[in-house]
Amino acid sequence: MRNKILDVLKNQQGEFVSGESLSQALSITRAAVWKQIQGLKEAGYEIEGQTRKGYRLVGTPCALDLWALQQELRTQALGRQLFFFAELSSTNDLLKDMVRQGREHGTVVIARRQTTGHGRMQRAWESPEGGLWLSLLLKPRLSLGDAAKLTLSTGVALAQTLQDLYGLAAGIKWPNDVVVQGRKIAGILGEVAGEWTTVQTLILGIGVNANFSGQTFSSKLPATTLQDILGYEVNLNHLAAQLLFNLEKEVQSLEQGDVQGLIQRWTSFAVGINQPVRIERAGTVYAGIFKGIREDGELILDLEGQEMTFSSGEVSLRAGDQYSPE
Ligand code: BT5
Repeated sequence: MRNKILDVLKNQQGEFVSGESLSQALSITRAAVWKQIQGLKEAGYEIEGQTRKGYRLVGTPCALDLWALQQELRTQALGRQLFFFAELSSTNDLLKDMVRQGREHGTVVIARRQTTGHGRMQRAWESPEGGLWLSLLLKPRLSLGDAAKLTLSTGVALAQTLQDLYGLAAGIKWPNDVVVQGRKIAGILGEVAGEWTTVQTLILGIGVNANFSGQTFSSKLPATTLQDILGYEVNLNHLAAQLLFNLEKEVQSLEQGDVQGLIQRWTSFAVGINQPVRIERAGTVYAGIFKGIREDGELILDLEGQEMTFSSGEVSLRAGDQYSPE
């Protein structure tokens, strides 16, 4: 009912719709229409009501909202199947369960907050209300090796989105933390779902710290939020839609075989290229110059003229005083 009212208001393109015609169109009483409108206002919809003219839609909410997000989507596949929750333990975990029910490429799960969101290696991911906590199911037409590059694509899409929408100089800290002013603002968790056979099924979990203050983090994390940086509340539906749009472009470009383009875009966002870094692997620290990444995403370190490569699973990276330790 709620969405039907919104559809009718939207179709009027900013013009008034009388309470009478709403009640007729939806076969409910005018009192019921009024109640629905109050509910929509509480959810953040700006609806102007005038005694004689009726109602008109002036604005959509900044908070996550299924209908508002669906209006913003400009993708072909990503987000066309959309599941929306007020609270979940973890969007990745739910989507993993859903894969068994045969969900299609592009399916998205979003929660307003997560109770046990997680990062890589089962690290906890704090997910209070106001953030964008989203998981995406991909069945890309890619080889196993290329599908693994999709976490790099996601980093690029995220950094690009923060630049497009808010003009932020977002960077990527290898392998795929997104940072602004040296602090982590978004994280990516790529997981393989089910059997890694002919059709690769991947789950990409994306967390963006948006409309809440970093002071709400339970511990002193080297993290930041859009609210702390911009000083205003962003429209989360717009953010999610732009992210999915940019990510779809990245997925398509990888499917067309443009690995070089991806590496170039990733490198253009990378923080610390040609700068000294220290890398720890199995207890040994390697100090060298960060030269970039190989096509498979491995980090290239120049150790006094000799190149060494490192994969993200086995090492941790520290750079001068640019990043505080995790
Ligand atoms: C990540 O892990 O950065 C991946 C985060 C992915 C979160 C999304 S939200 C939607 C989906 N559902 C999930 O359950 N997860 C995904 P990693 O690189 O392992 O970083 C984890 C570390 O970041 C923690 O150990 C903390 O130090 C720090 N951290 C925790 N919460 C944070 C936050 N909200 N912002 C910045 N840093 C955080």
